[in-house]
Amino acid sequence: MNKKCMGCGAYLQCENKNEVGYIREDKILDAKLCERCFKIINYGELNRVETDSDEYIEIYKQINKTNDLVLFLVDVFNINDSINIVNKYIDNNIIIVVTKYDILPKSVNDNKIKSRLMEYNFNKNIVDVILVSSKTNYNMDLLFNMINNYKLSNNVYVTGNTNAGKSTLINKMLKNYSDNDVKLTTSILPSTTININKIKLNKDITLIDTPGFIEKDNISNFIPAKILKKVMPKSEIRPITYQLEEGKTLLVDNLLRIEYVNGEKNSFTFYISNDIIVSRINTVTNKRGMDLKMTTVMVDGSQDIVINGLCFIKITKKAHLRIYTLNNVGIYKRKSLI
Ligand SMILES: Nc1nc2c(ncn2[C@@H]2O[C@H](COP(=O)(O)OP(=O)(O)O)[C@@H](O)[C@H]2O)c(=O)[nH]1
Ligand SMILES: [Mg+2]
Repeated sequence: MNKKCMGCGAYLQCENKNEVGYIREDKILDAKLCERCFKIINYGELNRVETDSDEYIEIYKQINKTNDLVLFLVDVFNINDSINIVNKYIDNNIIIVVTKYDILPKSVNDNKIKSRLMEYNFNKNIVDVILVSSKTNYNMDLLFNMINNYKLSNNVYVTGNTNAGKSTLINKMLKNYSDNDVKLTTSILPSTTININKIKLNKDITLIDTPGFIEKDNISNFIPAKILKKVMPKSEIRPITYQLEEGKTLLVDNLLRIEYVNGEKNSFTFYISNDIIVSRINTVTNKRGMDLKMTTVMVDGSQDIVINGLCFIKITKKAHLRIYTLNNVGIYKRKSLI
């Protein structure tokens, strides 16, 4: 059977309930969706799927053989070195699309984010950078025009890390610019899209959804869906600043503990989901979070610490920190984004 699930692109199959693309045999002829997509869309049910990052590299290699335009989506909440991946594998024309603009505080300047992105060693084939929101429709018309301007063929690949918002963006474009009533499956969990999935937007543009690169060190891989729902920002983030002296500690549930070991009086601004509470605790008497994995981090002035998938923290002065978080969650430093 060579039929694909319209939601996630997996080949439909009736043999193995635990593998992607499963559908009951009596339903396969009429089915448009696999059982997993059906349950995500209709019941909001969330089940994790394991997929392999290497397969995504194969997809990049395939894309590189074409001259098709590539949209490379970057979650605004998750800008870190891993976005350099696109450099390695493709020479196609690329538009960098920064997604989820709606979760950024309104005070943030678009151009600053754009210029910060260009500081990454992106390759020379970046034709443009744009900030969008599929939720509020911000810059969607502009992106649609850009696609029309830069495309060299009908196919447009939509790539980027898993959860960057690729399938959501395609759904929005379908809604805005097409009468094609296909709807792709989207969810808070990584690896919702399984396989490349071609979607006709109009007679000149076919958008190609892709599974996305899995960041092995993203916190979404290590926490239950229920907690992930709280961790993923849903609306405009209200940054909170803590003035901290050395010897003080900040705690984020049982996910993160930051001890300010050494430095002048300093300010720590948290960009984190509004549903998550940050508390100030006593370093010596309160041991919460000390069971997590500890990493020593030295920060220069005006840097952000990114806890991959959870938050970023702007720190204004030099600081020596002890950061405790879940095992295998990436901790990065970068020049302040905001
Ligand atoms: N706030 C906000 N959330 C978004 C936006 N686009 C996608 N998301 C959410 O991000 C998560 C991942 O989206 P999805 O399209 O499945 O990502 P994909 O893996 O790149 O296809 C879902 O929970 C979406 O609702 C956006 O513009 N704003
Ligand atoms: Mg997807």
